[in-house]
Amino acid sequence: MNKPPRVLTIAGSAAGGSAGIQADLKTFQELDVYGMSVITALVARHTVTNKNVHAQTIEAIEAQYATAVDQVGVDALKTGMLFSKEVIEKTTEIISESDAQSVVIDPVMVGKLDSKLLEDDAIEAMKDKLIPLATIITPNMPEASFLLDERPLTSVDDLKQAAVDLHKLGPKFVLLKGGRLKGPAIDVLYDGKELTTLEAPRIDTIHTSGAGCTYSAAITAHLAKGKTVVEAVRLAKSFVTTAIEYGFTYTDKVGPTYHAALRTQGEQHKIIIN
Ligand code: PXL
Repeated sequence: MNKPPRVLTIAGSAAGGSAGIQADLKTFQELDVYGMSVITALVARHTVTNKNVHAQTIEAIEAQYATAVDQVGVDALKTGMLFSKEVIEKTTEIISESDAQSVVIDPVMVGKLDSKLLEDDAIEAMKDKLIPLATIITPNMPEASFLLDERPLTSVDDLKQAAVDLHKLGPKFVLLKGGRLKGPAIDVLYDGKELTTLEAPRIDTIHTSGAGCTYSAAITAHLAKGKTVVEAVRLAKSFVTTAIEYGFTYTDKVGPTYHAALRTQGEQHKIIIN
């Protein structure tokens, strides 16, 4: 039997199961890669302290990474919620010494329920140290705006210009997700030379919690399986669109996407590429 590619996520644990480490590992399993995790923080509402984020120590982060590398090895990795400057710096070190062929940086900053997932003084380290190591970065519109000194983004043309400018930070590819625009769900991909747009139908739902984590995890899995970046993004967008379409209405609040939807519902959304 062929061994599946080995894929690591360095991210926060989302106790509710929709986002972060939980979304990443579910996505890895669905796409048949071997998933491993380094947990940077626990995101969980604490009724006594009213604290949302329980950060892990640098020592705990190092120990988790050493375990993954020593026991298995890493072919591709992604980052999600890193929370602090110190964790970003440690993650930069980890990536620099790792054998991972593909590095997906999802510059997570705020969650849908407004938990603060990145401290204010961490943004410069993300821009100067982490992003230059990326095969691809996957910001949404608020994250892209934040990385570009609060530039307003309101149209596909704005996204194209922003993708070109974000590329100057040093990643090989920029995928700027236009989910917050009206109309079809259009993302812009830039490799330093060519701008590509990827379009999926907009699904009218509030159940999109963890969609960004799921999307970047699916890109990482497909890169680990040897797909090109454009093909990995196309397949991942189709995966996350179906996961959103079959998202769960467990409560009347923002709910999780359904990671197994593509396998169990068998619907492959066609992505229009231009
Ligand atoms: O969806 C962004 C996100 C990422 N990582 C963790 C989260 C969230 C959203 O809540 O909790 C750990």
